Amino acid sequence: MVVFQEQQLQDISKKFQIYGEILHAEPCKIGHINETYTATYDQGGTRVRYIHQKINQNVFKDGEAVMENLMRVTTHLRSKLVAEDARDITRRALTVIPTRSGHAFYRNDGGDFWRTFVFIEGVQTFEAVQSPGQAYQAGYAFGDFQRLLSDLPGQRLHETIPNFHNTRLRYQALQKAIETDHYNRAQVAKKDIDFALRQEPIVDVLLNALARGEVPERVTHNDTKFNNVMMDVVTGKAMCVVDLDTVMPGLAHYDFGDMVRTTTSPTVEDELDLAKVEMHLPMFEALARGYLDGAKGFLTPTERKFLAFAGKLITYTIGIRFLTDFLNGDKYFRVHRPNHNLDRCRTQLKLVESIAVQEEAMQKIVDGL
Ligand code: GN1
Ligand code: MG
Repeated sequence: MVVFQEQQLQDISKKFQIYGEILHAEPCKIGHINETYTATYDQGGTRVRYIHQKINQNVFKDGEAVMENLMRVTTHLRSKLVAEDARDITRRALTVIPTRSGHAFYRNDGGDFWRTFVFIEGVQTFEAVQSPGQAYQAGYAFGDFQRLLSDLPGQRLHETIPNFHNTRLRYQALQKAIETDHYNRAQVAKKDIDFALRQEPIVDVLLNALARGEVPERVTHNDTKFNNVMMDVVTGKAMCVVDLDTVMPGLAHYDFGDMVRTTTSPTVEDELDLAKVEMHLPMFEALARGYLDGAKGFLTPTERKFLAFAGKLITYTIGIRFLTDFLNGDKYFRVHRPNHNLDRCRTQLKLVESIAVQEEAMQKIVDGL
C-alpha cells in the first residue's frame, strides 16, 4: 500500500510545474473525503513542501466544475488581497500549481483528478477549539472569506454538490436509510433515530426563508469546520481558509452554522464522552463577534436573525448525514473504527440539544453585536 502510494506520487509529482525532486510524501489524515499528501521536494538544496490531492469522485462527480470554481475563487481572493495591500499572500490564500501543460489539474489514465497547492508553512489546524480567542479567529476568517468573495465576477459558481445543505433532502435520505436498514443497524441507533425524527419541524425553516426571498443567496464556503482554518503557529492569527471544493452558491447561515457546530464545544467531532459536548456561550460570543467583524456589515438584519438557529440546523443536518451513512454501511465518510459514524452522529445530536436550550441567549448575543 505504502509502496504503491509512493510510486503513484512519484508519477504525479512529475506532472506539475515543480522544480526539483520529490524526496518523500506522507498522507494527511484530516479530511473525511479527499486523499491528501504532503510532499517534500529538494529544490537546489532547499527543502520545499507542496500538497498533492486527489479529488474523491464518488462525492464530487464533476471534477472539472470543482477545479473551475477553485481557480476562479483563488484568483479572486488573491487579487483582492493584492488590492488591499496584504502581506504574506501565499500564506493567506491557497495557490494552485499548474501542470506542466498549464492546466489546473492532472487527470491520470484511471480518470482521477489530481491538483497541487503551495504548502503553507508555519501554520497549524486544531481538531477542537481551545479558547474564545481561537473561536474569534475562525469566525473572522470565514466572515472575511465571504466578504472577499461577495463581488466575485462572472456567472454563478457551479454547484459542485447540488443540494448540499438541503436539510429536507437530507431528512428524506435518512428516512429511506431507516426503511431499508440494509445493514440491520437501525436497532442500535434507535434512540438517535427517534431524536432525529422528532426534530422535523426545524427542517424547512431556512429553505422556506430562501424560497420567500427573505434571505439572499451568496457565495459561501459550505464546509467551515474549525480544522479548515489554518492559524499562524507564532501569532495564533487565522491565516488561510482551506478545503474550497464546496465553495458555491449558498446561504451565509450554512457557513455560520457549521462554525457553531465545530467551534463552540471544546470537543472533537467524534467525542465519546457526551457529557463533555456542550455549546459554550463565551465561545459562541467570540465566534459571532469574529464572524461579524470579518463580514464587515454585509449581512442583512433578517440574515442576522437566523444565526443562532443556523447553528442548531447545520449541526442537526451534519448529524443526520452521519446517521444516514452509518445506516447505509459507511459509504460516504471515511471511518477509522466500528460505529464511527454513529459516534459522530451522537456528538452532533448532543450538541443540537445543548444549542436548543441556549438558542435564545445565543441570538441575544448576536442582536447585541
Ligand atoms: C466532510 O472534507 P471534510 O472531511 O472536511 C464533508 C462535510 C462535513 C464534514 C464533517 C464534501 O468534510 O460536509 O461537514 O465532513 N464534506 C463533504 O466532518 O461532504
Ligand atoms: Mg471538506
